Amino acid sequence: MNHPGHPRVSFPMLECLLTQGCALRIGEPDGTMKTLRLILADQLTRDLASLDDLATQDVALMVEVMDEATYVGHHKQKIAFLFSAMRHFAQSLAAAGVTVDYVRLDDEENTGSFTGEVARALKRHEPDRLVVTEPGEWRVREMMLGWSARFALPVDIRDDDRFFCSRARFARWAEGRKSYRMEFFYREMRRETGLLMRGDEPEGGAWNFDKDNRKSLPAGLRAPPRTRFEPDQTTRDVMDLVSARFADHFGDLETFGWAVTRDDALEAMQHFLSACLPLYGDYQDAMKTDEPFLFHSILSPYLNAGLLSARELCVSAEREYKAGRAPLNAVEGFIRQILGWREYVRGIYWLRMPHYAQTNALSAGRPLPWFYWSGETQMNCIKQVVEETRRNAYAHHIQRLMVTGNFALLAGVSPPEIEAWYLAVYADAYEWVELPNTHGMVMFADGGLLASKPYAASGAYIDRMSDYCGACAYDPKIKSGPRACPFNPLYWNFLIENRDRLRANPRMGMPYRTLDAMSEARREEISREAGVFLESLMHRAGPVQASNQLRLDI
Ligand code: FAD
Ligand code: DLZ
Ligand code: SF4
Repeated sequence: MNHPGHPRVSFPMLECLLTQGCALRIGEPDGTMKTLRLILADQLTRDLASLDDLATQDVALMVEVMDEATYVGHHKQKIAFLFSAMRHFAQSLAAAGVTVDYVRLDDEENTGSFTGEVARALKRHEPDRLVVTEPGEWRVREMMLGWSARFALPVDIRDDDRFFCSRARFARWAEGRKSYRMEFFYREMRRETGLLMRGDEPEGGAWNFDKDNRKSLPAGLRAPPRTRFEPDQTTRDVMDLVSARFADHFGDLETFGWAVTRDDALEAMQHFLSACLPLYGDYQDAMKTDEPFLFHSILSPYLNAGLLSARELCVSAEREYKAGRAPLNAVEGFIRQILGWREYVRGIYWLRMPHYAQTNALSAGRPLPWFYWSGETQMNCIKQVVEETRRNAYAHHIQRLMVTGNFALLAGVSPPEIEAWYLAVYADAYEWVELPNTHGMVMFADGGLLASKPYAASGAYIDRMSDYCGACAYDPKIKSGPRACPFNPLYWNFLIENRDRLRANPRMGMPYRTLDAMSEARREEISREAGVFLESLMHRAGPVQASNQLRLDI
């Protein structure tokens, strides 16, 4: 792979045109194959497999389509971010001399689907073949696999080589293993890439410094201010479009401040490296009211959409360590999220789909409580996280895992319902990364393929890692009664309800021993209180999101 940011193809000067769906014709050298190259919203880099052998007569096709904007009710900022980043990327390709056919959402003839727009583009350009980079979602790949027969045209679906670990490489790693633990995968990736390695040994003598990464925030420590990228005219146009067409979608739009170009994403990356990375590890698990970002990078939307590459981020973080500007616990922790977790969840996704999404190991089936959309709850932790999510299209990992995720796990929410929520509300959400995190890590719906035990916790964990409890109607130290933190009875009730499934898990031995030591009367009280609380959640339904139904357009 070439260094990110440098085109691995040279872009010949062509007549270039940023069309709005109208036909585009350029001179074709005789006897040369003409290729239509579809670039998706999360493939916004010139270092893309489908642009490898770009030739003068080729056309790059980019399409804003209603189906993709509504197959879940995406956060308004997510749609605005992607459409604006797509338009900027198209402009940069065109400026580099590539012929770009760009279809806008409000183009009159827009059919609203990838398949429909490819069909129209084939008529406009009459290419000899279609080239795509494999998409990040199984649903879209299935759609693409039908195109060759449907259009009677060769369709080349290329591996997405923006990842450290190819799908084939992951399958080799997984073969014959009884369990797929991220830690072992990560060590192989460290060895293969040489990141934070001294010969065959890990830098600092250990693979993982997580024991140093669970500090609570000292009073008075403020997180560095973040750069807000002022929307330019292109972004403002897209924001108007989103306001008009997606008014009923979740999320605030006026707070939009995402970078929408590679240059601005690079600026965000530099800011993170210098201002946040040094303390990233120490306070990685901390949560604080009105500090939605703390020392996190907020780079996932750029990474996932292609504006930044995983490799450049890891190499840049390692450089900070080598230069003595960031400590090892921070840099190792950060690199592990990308080289370890990000690559690992992608590997699991492609290894196990489509069956992965269908498992429900804990037989969870309750509807998603309305407050995931409204934030209207007395539980201050959930209220804070939902409100930040609405405002920013962002919550950091521990908020997703241990607040909204933990609650969904303990309350036994139906996996598809909570998965559709996570896929909708975050600017970085794509199924390849969202699904394993939600289905596996949060909901344990895969029965422990991804996590060795459920990430279930009572109110004490949230109290230790945040300041949320101080301003809550409930008390994390009270175990029963109306002022008891709901996470407390729900936690023990979760263990009671899932005893047959979890009791034998060696990592669950301690909580089950504590549960077994309780009196029968106490266990009954827990079940009763949890039941009353869970019942109260049923009395108000959340917004019916018709668009939350995943569907295939094959
Ligand atoms: P940082 O803390 O700065 O981490 C650096 C980078 O590491 C992130 O940008 C991200 O690319 C990567 N990373 C960190 N943790 C993970 C992880 N568990 N899996 C994959 N990559 C990781 N991440 C997404 O990118 N898209 C999603 O749709 C998504 N859904 C999630 C759903 C749930 C229920 C949970 C628990 C986690 C989810 N994550 C998802 C993972 C993680 O929460 C986000 O990547 C992270 O919060 C993004 O913020 P950041 O860039 O500030 O991360
Ligand atoms: C998420 C999304 C949205 C909102 N809109 C588009 C779009 O209009 N055009 C497009 O190419 N992709 C979009 N996406 C991303 C897709 O839904 C899908 O997640 C990725 O293309 C999978 O690689
Ligand atoms: Fe959340 Fe319970 Fe703390 Fe309230 S007391 S903020 S519900 S953990």
